[in-house]
Amino acid sequence: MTLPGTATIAGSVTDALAACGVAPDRIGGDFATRTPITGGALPGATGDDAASIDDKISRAAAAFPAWRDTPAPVRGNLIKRWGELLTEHKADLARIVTAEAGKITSEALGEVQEMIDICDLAVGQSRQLYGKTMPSERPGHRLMETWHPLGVVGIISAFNFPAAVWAWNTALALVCGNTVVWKPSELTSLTALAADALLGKAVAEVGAPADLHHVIVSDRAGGERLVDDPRVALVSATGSVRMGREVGPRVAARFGKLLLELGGNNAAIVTPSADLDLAVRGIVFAAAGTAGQRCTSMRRLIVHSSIADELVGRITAAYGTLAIGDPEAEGTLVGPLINEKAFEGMRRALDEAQAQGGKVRAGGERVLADEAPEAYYVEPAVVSMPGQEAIVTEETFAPILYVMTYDDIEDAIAMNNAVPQGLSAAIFTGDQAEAELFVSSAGSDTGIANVNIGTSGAEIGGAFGGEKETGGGRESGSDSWQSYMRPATNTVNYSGQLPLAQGVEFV
Ligand code: UN1
Repeated sequence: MTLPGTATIAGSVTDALAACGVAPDRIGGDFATRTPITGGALPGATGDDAASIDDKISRAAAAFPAWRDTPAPVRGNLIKRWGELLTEHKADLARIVTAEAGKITSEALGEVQEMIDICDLAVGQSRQLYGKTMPSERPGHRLMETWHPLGVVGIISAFNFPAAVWAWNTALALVCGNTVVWKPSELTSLTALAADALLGKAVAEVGAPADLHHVIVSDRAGGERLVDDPRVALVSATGSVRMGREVGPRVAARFGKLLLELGGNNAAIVTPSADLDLAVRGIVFAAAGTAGQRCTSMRRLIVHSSIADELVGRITAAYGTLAIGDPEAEGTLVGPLINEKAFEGMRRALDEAQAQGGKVRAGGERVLADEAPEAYYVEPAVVSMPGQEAIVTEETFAPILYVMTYDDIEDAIAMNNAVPQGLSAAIFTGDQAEAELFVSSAGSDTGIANVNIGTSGAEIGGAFGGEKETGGGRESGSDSWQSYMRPATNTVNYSGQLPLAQGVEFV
């Protein structure tokens, strides 16, 4: 497969940035950006320094009272317009996502669709910021709960979903009446500028306060400022467990609120009654799709010993047909790894797996290295393991699927749960009792537990996140909006008397 030249990619990125309305002064700076498609340089971005970061947080804090006091359904109008602009510029934004994150076009378009979907959800949510009322134990009293905005929400996001994860957080944070400061991955600054510019257009068109959103182009120092700034009421951070370990205690030390969505080490159990055609498709998308660079990517397969050979044979055959290369080319299913570090991580994991008794059954080799020595394309790997060895319990952000066998469903569930991470899991089975057990409290300990679909590709309607080292936060649908607000309990006394609760007598 021939790869496009860096100049061609940079040209189409420049056009797409202009179409999204990125201000010319934000491009051409010395904050380096590159494309994993060739490893070559894209137009630089204009970086932020300590003073400009401080200024952005100050402005977002100053914009908060006016936005807080704007009725929630009116705040929803902003998100409605933003969703329309995302629909209009879907292809432009997807092109930048592909150029900067290396996602195949279909997945890049899917990422923008996910942004549009959360906008739809958030618009509806703007009329449903429900609080409960409870019966008071005292006559002539009303007990109720009201939900209020927090202030500035700081968002830290990763390269692999360079725009959608920000949108999940931002759409809800804004309808909930907060203002937002975003620190995207330094690997995807251009996507961030384009995504933020579209929000900026919507803000200007509906007449919302201009300072209610800001994006910081910076390395980790920018993220640290956001984390440590007491004006940032909530830090929502998506990324590695290592990052979460640093962010968590720092935010907790100043009693800020936290929403963490960290690593996954997602498994699928395949039982003897599973529809194997369906299972293979679900497994290959989840394990090889996005070149294994989703936090929901499938990294472990726990298969019943009676069907292990057949299933692994079918998966390796399917892997042999995966087109690897230019993510924008028709038919490509696996684009590049993000950078050399990711490739080294994959190589190290494969070495360790073999040292721990693993056998590579498919893939694992680098391809297209002659054509693009600074880009890192790999064949997704399938590795049989004797058991759940140390390397299998780590999240390696690359397409490696470790295969283990089981004989007893209880053991399979125990293996599913025997890793430090707890994001997503799946069972492929035709047996209803097994499926129910898997999704029960005695089943998978993950935040997402699926039946007869893979571990990745969640819809935005459900809450997204997981337990243990995944950090415990929930973003996106269901009641996740509550993370962006503070509840207040109100007791209203209209009795003209002052009875005390719990029967206490006083004056
Ligand atoms: C991530 O990888 O950080 O469920 C987010 C999925 C996507 C989101 C992934 N909807 O795979």
